[in-house]
Amino acid sequence: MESNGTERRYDADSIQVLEGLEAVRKRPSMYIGSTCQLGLHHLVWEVVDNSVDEAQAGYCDSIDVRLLDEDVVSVLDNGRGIPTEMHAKMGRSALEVVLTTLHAGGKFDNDAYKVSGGLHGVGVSVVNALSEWLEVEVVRDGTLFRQSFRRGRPVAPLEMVGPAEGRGTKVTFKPDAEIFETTEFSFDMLSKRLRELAFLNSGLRISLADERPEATGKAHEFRYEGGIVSFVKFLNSGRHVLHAEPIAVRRETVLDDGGFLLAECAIQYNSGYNEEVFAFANNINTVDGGTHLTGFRAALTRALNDYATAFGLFKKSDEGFTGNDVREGLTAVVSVKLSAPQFEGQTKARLGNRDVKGAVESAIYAGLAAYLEENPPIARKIVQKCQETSAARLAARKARELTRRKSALETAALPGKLADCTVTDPAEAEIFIVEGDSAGGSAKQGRNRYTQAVLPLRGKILNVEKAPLHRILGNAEIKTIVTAVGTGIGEEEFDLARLRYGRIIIMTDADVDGAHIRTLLLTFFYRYMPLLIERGNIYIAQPPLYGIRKGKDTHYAYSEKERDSILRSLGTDDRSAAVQRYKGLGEMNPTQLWATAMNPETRILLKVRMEDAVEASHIFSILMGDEVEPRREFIQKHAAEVRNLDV
Ligand code: 0RA
Repeated sequence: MESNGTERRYDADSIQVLEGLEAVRKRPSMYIGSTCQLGLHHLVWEVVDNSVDEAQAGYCDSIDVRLLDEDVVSVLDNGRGIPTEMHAKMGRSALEVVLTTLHAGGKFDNDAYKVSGGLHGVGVSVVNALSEWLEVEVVRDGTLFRQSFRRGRPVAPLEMVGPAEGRGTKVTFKPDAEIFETTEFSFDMLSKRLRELAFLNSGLRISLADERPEATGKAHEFRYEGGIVSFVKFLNSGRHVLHAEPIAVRRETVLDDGGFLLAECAIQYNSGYNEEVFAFANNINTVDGGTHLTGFRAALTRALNDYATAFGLFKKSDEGFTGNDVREGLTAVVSVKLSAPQFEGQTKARLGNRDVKGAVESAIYAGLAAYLEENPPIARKIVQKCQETSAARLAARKARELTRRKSALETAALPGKLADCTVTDPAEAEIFIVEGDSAGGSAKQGRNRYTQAVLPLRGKILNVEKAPLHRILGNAEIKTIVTAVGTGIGEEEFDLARLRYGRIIIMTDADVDGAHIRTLLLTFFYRYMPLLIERGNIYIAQPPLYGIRKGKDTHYAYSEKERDSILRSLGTDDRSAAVQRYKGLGEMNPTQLWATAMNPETRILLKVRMEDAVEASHIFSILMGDEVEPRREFIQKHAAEVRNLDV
């Protein structure tokens, strides 16, 4: 800074000093955000930030924060020490100027990254103004200096105490109870942020000790050589990670205005579905994101897409990953350092510099692309994870498209195989989804045409053994169901008001295939029309297992036990002659089907509960597995249970 400018500023400042600090005391929230607990802790951040600045400039590697009796805090560092020399013209020490002048936070030198912003960096003078008392001790050039202040005003000029070893600055202060609603510091709040700072400044040692008389002597010491890589590991601890070591990128680049930018990120995927990304600009946690975060996301998406494309990992039908596809299970820390950050928004927690996005994007992209290329196993694991997410997204879109097609075609496009009922009031109308054309035929003939619709399904076509659920959505039979039911599917398109039938009744054979198809249908309703299950619109028909003829009458049994008791009551045990076991619905004629499974007066319907659907969905995933044997075993073991769902 040229000397003329400096002198002019100091002259002006000397007049405004007290006015300035008075302004801070009058409207503290303007400077520290609030006077509640958050604002109180801001005082500590303000002092600590100055020490961290020293560390970033390479002059400090240790910071000790102590919580003392009567709400007093001290922050000690081993940096260069606040300059103590006398300013001849003003008759005050540089230290006194720093402590009593607004916005003279001590940023005299032109270090590339050494500018804070936002709520931080308003200067240690603000802390001074808002403290009942504050004391600074500096060791510089083998000498200990000390000066005390009361509510921002010097008690006496800077005092030269005597010779001392080492160097550094110690700021001790007691927040002013006239200003703050509470003056009690939270060990946990301080610990969380100090740990964060230690992560963000690798190698920097930061300790926090609770020495308040009522405290239990808690003490933490943070020092992470791994920097933000350690941070990401810390965030993922206890989670199942896809790759043991986080991906780390650290690049320096130049902004449009010629300023330097340091862009860093650490990335580690876990097997979960959530995204946890922390973004920092000059060590400030930008909880509202900003251009650095946007640049990072663009870089990650592009790097993974380019890698998957270059190595032929996309199948033809795939369309590439969206931003959301690459963010599931992502834990990352993004940190940028730049000389003139612009913090925007209500809470000043968003980085606004426009040129940062492009600079971060190209820097991080280059680093990620190189990493992926050099680490194929990890790259493939991540790409596979993204592909799974992408498949789920495509399924949801397909679901929406289906409904759109339906609404465009309107009711005229009701499927040809559907034998609809006459009544249009869903309170009265019901639909039977029937396995097989022959049973479908019987049901069509046997039904009450006024209230009952019948939709036959060709079981084989569903081919549920191999197709994943989102493929099944493309299946003609499923489309037919969607159209007939009328509501549309998926979170966005589902509209209960368009439900065409109040009861949707699944009627399948009492065998393994039938159980299989029922499982699929339940899974389908559960995933795409869950509200219908919640509201109790879905039912399972219970056709009888046995018909027992005695003269002109036929008695029906729905279980073996019932069959035996009917036989006993009929006074016959001659099973072979009178008892018929129905292997499929197709074996019943229209009259029998009506009498046993469809007539509302006599039939047994099982209402599907949410638990049943959840279980079906679980079974479905087992059915979907690649191993054939467990699947066969499972089906055989559970066929009977599935049949007796909800009994
Ligand atoms: C102004 C200039 C220099 C250092 C500092 C301020 C400084 C301030 C604080 C606050 C807490 N700890 C601190 N450590 C240093 C540079 C001094 C030089 O050039 O020697």
